[in-house]
Amino acid sequence: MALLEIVTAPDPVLRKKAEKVKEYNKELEKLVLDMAETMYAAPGIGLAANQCGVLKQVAVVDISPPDKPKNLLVLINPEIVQQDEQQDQMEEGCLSLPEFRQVVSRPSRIKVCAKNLKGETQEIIAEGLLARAIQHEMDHLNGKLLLDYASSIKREFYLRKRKKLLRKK
Ligand code: K1U
Ligand code: ZN
Repeated sequence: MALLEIVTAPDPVLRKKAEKVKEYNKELEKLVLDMAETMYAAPGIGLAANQCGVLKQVAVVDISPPDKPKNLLVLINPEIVQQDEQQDQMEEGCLSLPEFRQVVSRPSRIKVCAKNLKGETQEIIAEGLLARAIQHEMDHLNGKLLLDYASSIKREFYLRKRKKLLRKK
């Protein structure tokens, strides 16, 4: 396994839509294992392939606390097939947006259809933090970022600050 570099804004790869996975092979397995290792090391509760510079519809999620056994969820080609009308608000962070926080309203409960590493279909009913993390990762796979939930002033200010910082490096 290997640690992958997490791409940060304003890298254009974060704005691209990931492509559907068609082949379930060793290369895909390595990508998932590397992504999981990278997410645990960050630390984070999710990671999408776009964030590792790979435009494939692959995401990993694990919301278990560090003192509890790991419970890795692998989502390949995920689709939300049902969602609650009720929404919850929560402040989110993003590993691709250092120091950026944004309150986001999202459906409290979702039903997701996704493939696992064997290409088998899995149906996941998620609520609370798990539902939130899955929706955050699915946004990444569609090229959507937390920045898009912020006001244009907040977004532009953040991006200007990031570009300035990256110029200095
Ligand atoms: O996709 C990402 O950028 C990862 C992101 C996912 C996420 C955060 C908040 C709400 C929904 C989804 C993170 O994991 S940011 C780090 C984080 O939230 C965290 C880190 C350690 C422990 C607990 C949370
Ligand atoms: Zn993110």
